[in-house]
This record gives sequence, C-alpha cells and structure tokens, in this order.
Amino acid sequence: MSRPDEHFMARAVNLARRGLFTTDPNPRVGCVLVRDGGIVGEGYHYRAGEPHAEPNALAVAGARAAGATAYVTLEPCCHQGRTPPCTEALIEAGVSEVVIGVTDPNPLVAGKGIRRLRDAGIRVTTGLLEKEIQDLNPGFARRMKTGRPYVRCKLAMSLDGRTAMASGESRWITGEAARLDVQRLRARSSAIVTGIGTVLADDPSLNVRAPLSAFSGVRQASDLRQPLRVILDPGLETPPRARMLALPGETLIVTSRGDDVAKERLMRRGAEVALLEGGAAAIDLQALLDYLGGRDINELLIEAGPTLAGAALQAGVVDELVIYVAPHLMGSEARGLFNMPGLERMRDRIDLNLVDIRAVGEDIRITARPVGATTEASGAGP
Ligand code: AOF
Ligand code: ZN
Repeated sequence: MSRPDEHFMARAVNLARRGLFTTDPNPRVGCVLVRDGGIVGEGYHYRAGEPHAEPNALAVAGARAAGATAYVTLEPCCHQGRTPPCTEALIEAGVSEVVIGVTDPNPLVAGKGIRRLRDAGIRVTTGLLEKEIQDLNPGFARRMKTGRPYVRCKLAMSLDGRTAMASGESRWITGEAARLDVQRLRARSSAIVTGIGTVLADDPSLNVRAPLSAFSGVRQASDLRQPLRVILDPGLETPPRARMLALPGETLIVTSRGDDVAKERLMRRGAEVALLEGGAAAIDLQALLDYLGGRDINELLIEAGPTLAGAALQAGVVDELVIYVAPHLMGSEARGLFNMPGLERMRDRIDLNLVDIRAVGEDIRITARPVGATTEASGAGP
C-alpha cells in the first residue's frame, strides 16, 4: 500500500474513533471519499440504528462521489440490518475503488461485501492499518467469531502491588486522571462485571459519570450509554438497597440460587436476575461469557476484588489486563491483586505480554495480555 492510501485510512480510523462510546453493539467504522487526491466526503458510524459510515460520507460528497475512492475501515455491509446495505449505496454513487481496512467478521457480511462490490466492477483492496482498526473493535470481532465478549480486567495497585489495606480500605489508590481514564474504559464497554464481595464491601456504582468533555466524539450527554452492570452473586446476597440498583442503566444479577423470595425482592428494585449454571461458591465464567455474548455484549470490563479477578485469570477468560500503578507503597499487611492459590513453582507463573505502558496523570497504566490469549486486538489506545 502506498503512503497516500495509509494517510486516508488513518483519517478514516480517526473518524471511526469518534464512535468509540456510542456505536455499541455495532462496530466503530469510519469512511473517507477521495477524488483527484482530495477528500470530497467523510463520515463515521455514530449509533446503532443510525446510518453507517459510508452513507454518511456519501451524503457529504454528493455528486463528487462518482469516480472516487472510498477508504473504509471495515468491509462495507451487503445485508439489510437496521439500515440498508452500504455496498449498494457505494455502487449507486458510482465509486470506482474501495480500499478496506479489515474484513467484517459478521458472518452476514464476511467477504460477501467485497464480492458484491467486485461483481459491480469496483476495484477492491483489503488489509490496511489492521492493528489500529482491530484495537477499535476487539469485542465486536470476538463476539462475531466466537459468540463471546472480549474481556478486560481493570485493577489499581500501589507500586508494591497492593490493592487494599488489610482493613479492606481501598479508596483512592490512583489519582484523578486515572479515575477519568477508567470512566472511558467503562464507557466503551458493553458491560461491567463485579463480584458480590465487592458489592457487600464497597457498594460501588459502576456507572459512567464523568463530564461529557471526557468522552471525545460524544455529541450530547444523553448519547452516552450506561454499560450493563453485572453482579456475580451465587448466593443471591445483593442487598436490595445496593447503590447501583437505584442508578440509571440496568443491573443484572447472575446467580446459581433459585430463591424466589430474594429474587422477587431484587426485581422489585429494578434488577434483572438470571440463573446460571455453577456451584454455590462461584458462577461458571465460561457459561457467563456465552450468556453475555448472547446478549450482544462486545467488550466486558471486570472491576472486582482479588477473588473474582484471580478466578477469571486462572480460568483463562481474561484477554487484557489494564493495571493502574500508583506511586506509593502500601506495605506488607495490605492485600494483593489476585487470589490465585496453587502457584508454587516458577513454571506455574502466568506469563504476560506487555502491550502498552504510559503515564496517566501521576500514575502509570500498564496494559498486558496473558500469553496465549488470542489476539483480536492488542491493547488499549490513548
Ligand atoms: C458498514 N459500515 O459503518 C458499520 C457496519 O443493523 P445495522 O444496519 O446497523 O448493521 C449492523 C452490522 O453492519 C454490524 O453487525 C456490522 O456487520 C456492520 N457494521 N458496516 O458497512 C458501518 N457500522
Ligand atoms: Zn453498512
């Protein structure tokens, strides 16, 4: 691929990024139309149910789209979904060439969009800035390919690897900039998972609440989604007065206990209760991922204590760790990040690949992936 191609695709990627906090469960997609070396139209997908990137770009270009080259981060769709097929819009507009970043993993499209364009006499090339584009849509790609979400686990620790004092006190380990960064992690996620232990100990909100200016691309506050809040609660112990039940957005309590009285009480508080396989002590995490994938959850964020975080890591369901490291020491009485019993020898270690390290305010953010995790993406962006 030549340099101008990369330049225009990079522009399309930047446009796609504007939908980071709003397109869910759809992918983030951008499109740039170029004729005679100049941009004649550009657009991106903002929200599911609204037009895709291509029709938005075509609307700007108007008649100038004829003979243009379209740079699209994702293979144009060729099916009727909530909106009409983009392939037909490109063909009708007389676009002569389409440069595609990555193919659409959606089985309704996957390769068929390309074929439809070629059959109409349009020159099509694929594979440009793939890593950047995959980083925008790790959850969509994972769910389309496997039916499961992409799982991030967010943690905050002191420089000596501690996450709470022995008393359980843990507010606040990181500074304000890191907490704002976590707001962005939440806002891009379809769901946030925590354990009953955290609910009982901290009564967390797990909502998106930062000012609109923190979420670049979001046009108005009401466009910002509240991710589904999920409590793993095998024994159905969530207090009906738990803070998150009173907040805007939905809370789903996943349990393995069929106690109708407790369930009724929680449902009256607006919670949804789902019964899932698993023992009395813990919810089966593999079954949980299948279940949440079935509910169109793309990116899943685990924000939990050492028990659930450790169990998720040991079960091999974590694709990405996002660890905020704060510049202080909490000492040897304080608690560690993961409860992971049974690791005795060096060969039992869980190996990680560091994907990204950067300063966030006075803290450091480390993004890492367990070795062996399959890669739809390779880390959090800026
Ligand atoms: C594109 N351009 O900008 C996006 C695409 O229900 P719909 O009509 O919104 O269709 C959703 C599907 O379309 C989604 O699953 C994915 O395969 C594709 N998304 N395709 O050509 C876009 N967002
Ligand atoms: Zn489309």
